[in-house]
Amino acid sequence: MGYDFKVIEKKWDEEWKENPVARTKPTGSGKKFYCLDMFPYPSGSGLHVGHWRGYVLSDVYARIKWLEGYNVLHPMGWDAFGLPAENYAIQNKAHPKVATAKNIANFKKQLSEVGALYDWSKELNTTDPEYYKWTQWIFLQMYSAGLAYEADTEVNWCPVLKTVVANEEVVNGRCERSGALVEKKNVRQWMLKITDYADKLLEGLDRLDWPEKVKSMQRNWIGKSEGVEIQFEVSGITSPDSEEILKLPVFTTRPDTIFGVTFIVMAVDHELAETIIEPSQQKAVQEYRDQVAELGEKNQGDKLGVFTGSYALNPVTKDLIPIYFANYVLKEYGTGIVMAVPAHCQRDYEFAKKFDVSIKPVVQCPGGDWDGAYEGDGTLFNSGLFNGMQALGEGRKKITEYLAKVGSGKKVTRYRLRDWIFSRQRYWGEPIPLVHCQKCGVVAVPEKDLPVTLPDVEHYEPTGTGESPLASIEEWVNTMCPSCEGPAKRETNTMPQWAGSCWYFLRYPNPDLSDEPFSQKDMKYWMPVDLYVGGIEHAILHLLYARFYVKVLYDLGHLPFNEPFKRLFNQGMINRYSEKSGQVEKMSKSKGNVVNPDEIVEKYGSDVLRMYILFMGPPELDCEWQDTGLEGIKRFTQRLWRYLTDEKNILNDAGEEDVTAKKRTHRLIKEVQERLGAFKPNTALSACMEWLNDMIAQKMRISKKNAESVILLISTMAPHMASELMERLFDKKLQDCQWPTFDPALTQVDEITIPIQVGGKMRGTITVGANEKEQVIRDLARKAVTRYLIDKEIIKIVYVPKRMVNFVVS
Ligand code: ANZ
Ligand code: ZN
Repeated sequence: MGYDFKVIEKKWDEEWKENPVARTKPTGSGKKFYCLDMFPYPSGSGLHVGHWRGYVLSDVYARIKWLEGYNVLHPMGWDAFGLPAENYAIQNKAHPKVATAKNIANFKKQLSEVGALYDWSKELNTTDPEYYKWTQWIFLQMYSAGLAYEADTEVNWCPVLKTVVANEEVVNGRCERSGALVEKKNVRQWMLKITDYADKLLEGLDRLDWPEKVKSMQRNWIGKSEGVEIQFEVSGITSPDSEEILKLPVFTTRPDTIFGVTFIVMAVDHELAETIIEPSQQKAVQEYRDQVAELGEKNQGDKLGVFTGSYALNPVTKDLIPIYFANYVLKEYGTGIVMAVPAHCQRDYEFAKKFDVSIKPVVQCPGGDWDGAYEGDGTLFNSGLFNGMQALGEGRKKITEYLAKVGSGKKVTRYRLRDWIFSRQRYWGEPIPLVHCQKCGVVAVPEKDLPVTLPDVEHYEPTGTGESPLASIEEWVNTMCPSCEGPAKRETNTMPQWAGSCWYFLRYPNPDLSDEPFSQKDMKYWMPVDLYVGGIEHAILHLLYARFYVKVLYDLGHLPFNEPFKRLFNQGMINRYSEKSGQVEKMSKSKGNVVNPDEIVEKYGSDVLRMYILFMGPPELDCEWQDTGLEGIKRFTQRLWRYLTDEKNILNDAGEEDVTAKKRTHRLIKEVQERLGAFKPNTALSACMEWLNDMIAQKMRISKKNAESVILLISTMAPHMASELMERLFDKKLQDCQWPTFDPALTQVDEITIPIQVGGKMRGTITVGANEKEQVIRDLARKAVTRYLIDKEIIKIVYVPKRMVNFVVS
């Protein structure tokens, strides 16, 4: 009889709904395992198979730990604030709450098909006022610790979303979400001092069991660099706000090359730019500005620049060197001004060639001459007192000391990381819980008045003026100052979507707690998260922000740990061939290559989809979806079902299991456990397939105990089928079983030693597994006697299975 997934999966889905088996035990009940998925944004388009890839993977581990007897917390929730719901509301004139609730209902239905061990009693939703009350509370903790501040700064403004976006949300000058070119605009903002945590965020990385790639992305994003700030006097120009001679500060990591500085380059939008430009160069500078603007994003790294007409003094050589504007200098990094050393920095070299500036080498390249700029280490020359020193050793040290002594340089540490722009001028987010009072200034909303709930509005449209739509709701905006009780106005900016996801993992152990965001007892027991599964796209955004929040809460005494996620796993993407483009690409609606999991579940069942996703390839790599792959998995489930439900194959209690069959099954347990442990579910599943082939081909029968072990292994990947088999064969439920173990003695592969002859003479032996393939044995045998085969022609190889290999030679 075949396996009827439709009936059986429905039966178990209903059973699990009525009697949830995934209920987390109370805090403190034995060993714990906190298995977390990055919670989804409940979009209108529903779950796709890419979501499934992460959820199925995490569920495999939750199921292993569950069978191992751990107290497992495997929760699910909704990251439901954010722009798409708001945009949908604008188009459909519906409250974002309504669309969000509808989407959540749909997601939940779709998620129930995954058959994962979710404890739905832990469900949370970031847009629930009882949740965002605590998101606001955390903000207030930061505010009173001086970590949140207001600034009228130049920010990234997305003209499409009509809101400010964070630096982390800008990729190659474009808004990551809308794709629009980001503009610079001065808007009053709330900022979080994430830069205060740059060092802590860096140090913590070393202790995490995370993919190296993510750690290095975070390191680069923080971008710590230790260098020296050196002052260059400008000849004949005084500072705009004093009578003193103007000094330009530069940031360099190579003070050792100071004798080779032959010009200065700065960003044209630098605040000192206007002061520097000589009247005679005004026109040329304007042309340069136009040129840069015109080239805009099309610029492929062309070095553009213009002479300012001014000169600076090299503080050590006292040479007058020209000052240029150049587009390769970033205004936001370092001081926005660079000392250019064309002999030892490739960018400066290209610029110097183009603008005909002199090039002065000061570091000897150990191998002799060098084409272009030599950026490595070597002995200093042309460097006065410092000649003969190792540039990056003594030279750098002594020159830094010298510059400090004469007052033109000081050691500084720079970070690429900028403070986090934390406010958005949109409706669908957490209101920032502050009020502005004319008398008292900015006042925090007292904890007893939290949450500050979002009012209902008629128009969700962003105003585009830099003000949130909340600003027009007078009844809401006008309030009483909590401090002097006089009239005050509420802050109308909302928090960015990241706010809710920075701490949701702290709330899952008890999402209904009413007088605290989380309890210390829960925190001690459940945290940190043991396994966190999600996409690599969050490498610097969510994963950096969440670490920052946890470190702040730790420093403020609210948490007993300072890293939230012990182990991180990033699943790769699922790509698929697109008829439209003729290429294998990321799934997207516009490419018409999206796979809807509901349809696959309908046609093949949830277990087949789960197994196919696990089988597609190493889970950390991108992989290609192929419809035919599902058929192969379907055949495997049918064969497995037939084998295990055929009474002939299962021995009764009196029956003696054949040693070969027993060994084969113990080897399977070992292989599956090792491979799953190493995050290689694809090879664990192929081990199951090979096992089944062997059992069927060799007509092996299996003991009840071993059949149960096999069902348990399979239950991590195909929980519906495994539950049904367990019930039919043994009248047991998965939750009453234990993760199988194997006898190591039984998993040893027998070895045999085979003599090798050349022309009938014994020339060596090889030792191989008893079941080694013939081709492997032939290859090994040839290698073992190579030196006897030189100059000989092999006429024939005689292989007597398991006994002898003989090379017949001429
Ligand atoms: C002189 C020099 C000589 C440099 C040399 C390099 C090599 P990291 O390590 O990434 O911090 N720099 C400084 N500010 C800059 C800006 N706003 N825009 C573009 N480039 C800038 O890089 C530090 C180096 O980047 C600095 O050291 C500076 O060039 C350049 F043989 O100074 B260097
Ligand atoms: Zn007041």
